[in-house]
Amino acid sequence: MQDPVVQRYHKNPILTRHDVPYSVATVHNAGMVKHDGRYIMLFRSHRRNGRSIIGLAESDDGFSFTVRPEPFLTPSTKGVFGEYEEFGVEDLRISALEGEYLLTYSAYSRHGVRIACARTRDFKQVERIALISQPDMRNVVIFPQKINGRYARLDRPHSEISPWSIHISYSPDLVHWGDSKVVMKPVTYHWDQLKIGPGATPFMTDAGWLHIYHGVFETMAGAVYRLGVALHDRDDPSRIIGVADQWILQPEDPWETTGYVPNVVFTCGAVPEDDGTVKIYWGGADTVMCAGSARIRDLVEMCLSNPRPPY
Ligand code: M1P
Repeated sequence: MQDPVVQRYHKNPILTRHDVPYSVATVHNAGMVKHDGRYIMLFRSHRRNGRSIIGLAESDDGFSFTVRPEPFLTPSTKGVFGEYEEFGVEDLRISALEGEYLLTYSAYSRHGVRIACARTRDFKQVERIALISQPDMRNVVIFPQKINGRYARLDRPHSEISPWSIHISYSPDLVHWGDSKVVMKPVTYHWDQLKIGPGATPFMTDAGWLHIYHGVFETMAGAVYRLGVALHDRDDPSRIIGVADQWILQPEDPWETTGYVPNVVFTCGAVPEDDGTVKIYWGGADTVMCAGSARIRDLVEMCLSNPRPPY
């Protein structure tokens, strides 16, 4: 196994607010996908009023990105989306499924935070589909394949009794979701004991779905956000095969330990490659975008060889 398991790109951070041709304060937490052979990054930016929008950057090699002149998604001003996106749109994930790209993102408003779902085919036109959760929910990722004929997603409801655990839900039509079931919870006195949340869109491996998630530990100096991995059954992803006991990435570089929110690495996207590696993208300190690479077999091995209980 490589040590460290995630090899940071030597020119991190790969994208900062200085690369954006409109006024923003941050660049972070980006959904990622390969479209027509190019890497598409849909990143979150705080505007200087503290509310977030989504920008688009493109790259041929997955590391060197150019930002489009205009934002990709800004809060709607019309209808039901206008009401529930009033305070901003955040932390978008991308799933390639049946010839289109499904987008899930946090929609903030005076009513709380909900998840909105939209679709695009070309990363030019976006069609909003529905608000697919009640408040308060963040961090929803749709599996890039239907499971037994239904869409499936990992989500993260909050409960005082069972704080910030990962659940799975299903839908026949992307609008109505249910059949929910808990799949994974924080583990006491573990690096992810405070909360966990779905991270990058899961991708298929020989051993099942690999999901890179985030976990949080509260210290005397504040919360530390790290990344971990879980392996889900190929045919029934509500069944966890293994969760790696150790994190795969923690804040270490100066742009991860210092910034808008210190000590944060947070992922919304990863791109598996044909050579058996996966490019992992993360926001550093809610301020910049970073990238790294890991061997998929190492991540799978971590889930299988020394797993911690899912809950
Ligand atoms: O500041 C760290 C992260 O905090 C929240 O994530 P979560 O609710 O999963 O802990 C989000 O605001 C996220 O955008 C942010 O990076």
